[in-house]
Amino acid sequence: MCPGSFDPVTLGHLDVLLRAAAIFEVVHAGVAVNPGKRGLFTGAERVDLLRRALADSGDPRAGRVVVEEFAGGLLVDHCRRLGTSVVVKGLRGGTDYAYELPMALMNRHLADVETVFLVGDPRFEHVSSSLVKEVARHGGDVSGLVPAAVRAALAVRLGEDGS
Ligand code: COD
Repeated sequence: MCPGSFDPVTLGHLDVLLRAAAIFEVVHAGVAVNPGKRGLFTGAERVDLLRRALADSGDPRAGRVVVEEFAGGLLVDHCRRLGTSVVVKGLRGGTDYAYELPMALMNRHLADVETVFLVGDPRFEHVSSSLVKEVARHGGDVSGLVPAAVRAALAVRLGEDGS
């Protein structure tokens, strides 16, 4: 299970998913939708963009990544439903580690779910969904940060309502 908000998927996410798919036979990319938080993209849009980004990558590992939404509830319960007890996360550095460590410990405490960390590729060290949205909102160029489908979707969405 490789969970995230994916609002929207970035090249950093894609790298982690494909590397996870080189280790595990099947990778479930779980698009977490927090009902109390309005994202730039809906859950269904994030799922669609992630599926398109995987298909467009042309990478054979992409075929082992299954994308689905999980709205509300605990990650460990979603893992149980899928019959998995391994979570894969990407680590960009110390800040990510500080954020991820208590979640990894909590998921192990709750349901013996183990977290495997993949060291982020330095090419994407500075890439996050939130910074991408900020750059795009101010008219900056997001190529090299997100897949082409996301670049197009950002232009449309921010052109629509500027949110
Ligand atoms: N390089 C490497 N890794 C990256 C990069 C990058 N450039 N960008 C993102 N990542 C990694 C992140 O480190 C993270 O591991 C993953 O990709 C997803 O990132 P985001 O930003 O899309 O998603 P988050 O961090 O907002 O997702 C948090 C979760 C939804 C996974 C978390 O809140 C959760 O598990 N929620 C479910 C409710 C629950 O169980 N809560 C209790 C948890 S203990």
